[in-house]
Amino acid sequence: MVNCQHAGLKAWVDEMAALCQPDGVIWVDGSEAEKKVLENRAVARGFLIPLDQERYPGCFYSRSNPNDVARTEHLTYICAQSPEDAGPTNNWMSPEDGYAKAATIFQGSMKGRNMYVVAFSMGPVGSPFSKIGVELTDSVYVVLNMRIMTRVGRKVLDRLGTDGEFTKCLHSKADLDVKHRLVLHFPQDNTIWSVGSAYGGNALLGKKCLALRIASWQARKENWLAEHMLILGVEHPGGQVEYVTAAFPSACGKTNLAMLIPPEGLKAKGYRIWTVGDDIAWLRVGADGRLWACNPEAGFFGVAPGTNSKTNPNAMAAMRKNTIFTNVLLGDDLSVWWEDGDGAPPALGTSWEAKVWKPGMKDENGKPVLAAHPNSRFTAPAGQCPTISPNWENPEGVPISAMIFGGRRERLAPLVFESFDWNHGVYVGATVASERTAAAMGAVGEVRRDPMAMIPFCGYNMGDYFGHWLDMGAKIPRPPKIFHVNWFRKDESGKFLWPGYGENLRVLEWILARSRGEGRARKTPIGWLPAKDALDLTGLDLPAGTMDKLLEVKNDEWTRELDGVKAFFLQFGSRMPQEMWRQFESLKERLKTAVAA
Ligand code: OXD
Ligand code: MN
Repeated sequence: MVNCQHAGLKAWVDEMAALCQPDGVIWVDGSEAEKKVLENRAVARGFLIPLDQERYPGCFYSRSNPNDVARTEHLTYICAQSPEDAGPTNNWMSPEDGYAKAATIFQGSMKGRNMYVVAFSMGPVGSPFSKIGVELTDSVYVVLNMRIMTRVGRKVLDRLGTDGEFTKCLHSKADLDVKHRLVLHFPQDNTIWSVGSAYGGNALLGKKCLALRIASWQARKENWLAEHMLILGVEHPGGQVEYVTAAFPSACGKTNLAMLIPPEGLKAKGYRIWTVGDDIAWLRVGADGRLWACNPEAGFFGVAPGTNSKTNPNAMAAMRKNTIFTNVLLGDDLSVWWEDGDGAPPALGTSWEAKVWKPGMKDENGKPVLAAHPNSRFTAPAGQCPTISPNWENPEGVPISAMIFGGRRERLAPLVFESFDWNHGVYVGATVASERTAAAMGAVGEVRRDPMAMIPFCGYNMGDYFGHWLDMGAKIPRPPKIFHVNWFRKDESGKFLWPGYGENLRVLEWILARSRGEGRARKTPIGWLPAKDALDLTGLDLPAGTMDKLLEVKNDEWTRELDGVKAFFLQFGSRMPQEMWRQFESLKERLKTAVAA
């Protein structure tokens, strides 16, 4: 029995139970015994299927409603007092309308089901970085995923004490009808209401909803940063470890980069990578004047297709046990499989769409029938990753030497460049654009502006967000340097120019050298690029001329890019800091001078 001492929490649970009318209310204690009970219940109701326990100990299969496979950004709202506080890149609804509209869906939505009370900590329990939330949910799948992705239960309630602050997170899958789906954030009330979806990004409310949208709002007030960034440590041959953060839009390889395996040439020199986090970083100024980062999550909610023993052996090892697989292929032998995964597919299975699936199946247009949804996922405990950093749960976080932004661009952006200073780095982050992936509903491939990879996740006006980044620069006595990378540049025939994956360490190495004031660079209008031969390419055999193409800056293309940047910036009107326009004008001038020369 969980004994809650927090009167405010108890009153809120009673109020929400009166609205949603569950059959019972169950307080989650986080114990192993409870986990077994929940798993058995989910299996009995058909929400989870145990995999072959010899091959996949502690692992389960789950299949979602086919209309519920990704974040639904068009149904995601910031319910701030005024539309200006949400800004032009967010959907806005007034708090009154938000509560009223969602309440009609929540009304009686948990009848026939239990309401679980999941107290969770984002960040190690008790760390100065951490924030507590309580999610009420009628989904056992959500509870089991939250147990992997966050720290839950009695220890968190103890920490909350009798009157601690927490984010009120209400979730019901209701009837899983997209017409009854809303993901609402009430930053002024520290509240999240999500209904009609069980997809991770919509329903595991600690992740995108709390750790990014609500946290970004809080971070601005409290002088810290909540960012869509991986955190990794690079161990140098001498044993010294330096940490970087990197922000990329969803499904652009953050998990792979966070778990990178050094290529042979660099491994032989003694390089090693340590994973701290693969999706979210909370950053605060430390007593030493540096920026320190903490991963608020406790697990990985990674994209399965494309993950295999070549692209990410560490992720494959992390998901070997105690993992929930969602919307991949379920083999008849109780195995899992996905496109571009490991090994041959099972001879017979059931696809993510719950249809019989055999290797080589084609649809009526002759196209391969997908076994797994392109956004199918694995939820795995972070501690199971072979490269997990000894500091991943350090309550003080890790000190950051460099911050990296990047997008998926076939053209324009070179492999890597360094900004001139913090403010220019903020401009570089603010002008990131990327081709859309399957992590959200919408046309895959379309280029969209995704500043700091935060466009779907910033919980307030992004003009103010850029202002906050600029202000933070003045508050960090020893700020990290800011870089931009692009692993996805292609040649004229559409082939990727850079091999990516482990080879990306070569770029990280240059980035860290520059951060230490070393590393050779040449100045261009967009920033500092590696000088010729400044990247360590030991053991990498690229065709002649490839590095030149990868490091090419076409001033006319960059000048054309300014039109898109300008249109994007103009949306923010007077909320756009003047400094961002000053950066824009300086870049325009530098490009003009370069073209004239
Ligand atoms: C994620 C996402 O799941 O960004 O991390 O969509
Ligand atoms: Mn993400």
